[in-house]
Amino acid sequence: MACGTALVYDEEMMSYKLLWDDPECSIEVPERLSSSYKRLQDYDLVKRCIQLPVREATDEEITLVHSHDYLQVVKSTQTMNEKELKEISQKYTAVFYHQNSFRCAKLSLGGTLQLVDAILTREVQNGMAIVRPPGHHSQRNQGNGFCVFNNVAIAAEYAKKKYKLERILIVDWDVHHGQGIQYIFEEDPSVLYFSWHRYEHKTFWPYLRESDYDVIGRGKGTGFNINLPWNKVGMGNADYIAAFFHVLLPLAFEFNPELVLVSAGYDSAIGDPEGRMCATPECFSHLTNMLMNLAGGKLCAVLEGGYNLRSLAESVCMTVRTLLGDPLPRLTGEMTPCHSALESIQNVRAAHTPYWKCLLYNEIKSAHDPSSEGDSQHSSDQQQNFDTAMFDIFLDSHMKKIEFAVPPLRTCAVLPEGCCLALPDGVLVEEKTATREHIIACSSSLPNELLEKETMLATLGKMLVILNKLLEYQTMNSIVLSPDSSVCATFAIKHVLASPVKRLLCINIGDLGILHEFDNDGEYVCLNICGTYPTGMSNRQIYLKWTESPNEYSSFFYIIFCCILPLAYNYQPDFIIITTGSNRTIGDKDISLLISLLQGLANGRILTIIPETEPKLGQKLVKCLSDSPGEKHFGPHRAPSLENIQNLKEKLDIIEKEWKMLQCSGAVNDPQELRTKRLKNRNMIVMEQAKAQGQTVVGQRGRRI
Ligand code: X5A
Ligand code: ZN
Repeated sequence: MACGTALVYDEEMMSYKLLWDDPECSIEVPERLSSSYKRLQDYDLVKRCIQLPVREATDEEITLVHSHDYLQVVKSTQTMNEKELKEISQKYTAVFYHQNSFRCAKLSLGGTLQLVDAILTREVQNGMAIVRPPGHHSQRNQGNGFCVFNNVAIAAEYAKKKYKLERILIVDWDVHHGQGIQYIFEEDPSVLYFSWHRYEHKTFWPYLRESDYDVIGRGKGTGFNINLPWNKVGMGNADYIAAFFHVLLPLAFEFNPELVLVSAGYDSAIGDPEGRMCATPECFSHLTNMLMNLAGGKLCAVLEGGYNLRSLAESVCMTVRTLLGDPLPRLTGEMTPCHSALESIQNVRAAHTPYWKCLLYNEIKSAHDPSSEGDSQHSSDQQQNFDTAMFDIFLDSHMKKIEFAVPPLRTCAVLPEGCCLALPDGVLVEEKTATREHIIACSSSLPNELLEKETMLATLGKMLVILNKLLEYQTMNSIVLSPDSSVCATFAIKHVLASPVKRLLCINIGDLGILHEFDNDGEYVCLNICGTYPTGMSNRQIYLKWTESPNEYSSFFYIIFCCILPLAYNYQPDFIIITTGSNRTIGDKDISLLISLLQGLANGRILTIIPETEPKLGQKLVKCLSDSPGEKHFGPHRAPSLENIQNLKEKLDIIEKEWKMLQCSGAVNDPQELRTKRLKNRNMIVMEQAKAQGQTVVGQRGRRI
């Protein structure tokens, strides 16, 4: 079975550089590779990966996408002098050639193909190629935007040809539009290409009309090209995550790829001089984690851009760490997407509505005049004074705040007497139990007669031990097979609310009966997913009605991305309790997918409580929780029913007023309020914090000189 994360790196790809003065190209430096690799070593991530050697790509591989003429041109650069190199470079846009460019471009592509081979032959589960030159701008007949050969596009063609793949997803999170990839697959329905990019109404490089949201592919490929243009700079974590929930992920799950290729550019991260966006490094952990639930976890990340060396290195590390299966750091910042982002999201959803079943009932709100509204000050604020040193200082203090500790144990389980689940490695069956007195002291609100059953006491005793392990970060997550889900859930919720945990998210699936009262001494949000719901709902007790027909493919991914995850990400819980009861209307796979995605939150701290009568479900969930390789096969999916969507819509209309991540249209409730919030959060927190610290540092330097 495939397991492990591959890393492709070779310092030989540092052996070319810009030889003349060209401000546009000067940011693409060899140190981009070494500083990323160095940081991976600092974090001890290199030795946890399986190192793959690079190789030279062959002519045949290069011409899977490029013309023989262009190949000859690149070949000929090997023997050119500086003047000739400069001349040939000037025939193209924003690209430079060096005598070693051909060799490095062959290694960059060959390294990428090595990774694809390792993943598709199940040698490894996933991996990242730290390579240069990048690829996504290069085209059949030309280099472009620092790119020589289109690594990712060729990787897709290679996988189609060699492994007979029929569906490949390319996610291009680089801040530039990978127009090269778009051109290559425009008419190809077997490759779904998603790119978000700084666009600013066509005033940002490469200034192409075809980068806009309404360019969706041609012929058979119509609907398989997804462009999400950002019309403002300063997009941050909430905007990126919202784009994944409301655009990419629903379409990607419906597409059900066999392989995910990531054009992993980090010029979309904070501090990048090209992108001028605000996403912090841990955002890339979350993006990666979500994509790992597609294609059975077969994910191949290939470096593209990224020009702030510090930000680039930290973000690369976040990606690799996540591929390795470590718990995810918390996302920082206010979870409120900005108006301009929502507008872009709405536009691309509308453009794709005819081509995707999961958008079938997408409400098209009146289109906005793109130039009229929102966030305008924001953009101008950020244009001036771009100061890389300031971001280094911000990143220094930011990275120190991130929790990287991995609990000694991944998964603990409480199993009923005599139950034998085949447990994967890294799962500990709890044998210790708390004393009767201790249990009773912790369950003051439970009716006494419930505690009389021996089996109940045994379960609660062990669960109490596990709860404390979770609270002390001794274990990351856990599962309890219990004789009574409702009693166990009440006990657990009460215990967590009495602890220092600030925000608890409870998700109840199916009928749990009445959860016993608990005092309102802590904050929690409770999401109930069932076939029926009581009337009345508060912002803290949310009932969602969702029914899947058994024996059919599921459409549960729909409600996960349009509702459950946005809500959960909005809330930013410190602890998650998931309980399943009787009469649940969704299947084992649905719950597995949900749990798999929720592990991105609360540092992975999840307690799962299921009925002891469901060992098969227990088996599946324990594999998910323990991150057993090869368990993430969730597709294919089907379109949601009109009835489910209508029920959901009713709820969403009410709760999206409080939970801003639920919004997927620019028709926001209060743009003014959002604007103010956004300015406060992005500019003040990031900029002022960095500035304040920056001034101190500048002062110190001054004194020293
Ligand atoms: C790979 C990449 C950017 C080129 C920018 C030219 N290229 N202005 O990020
Ligand atoms: Zn880029």
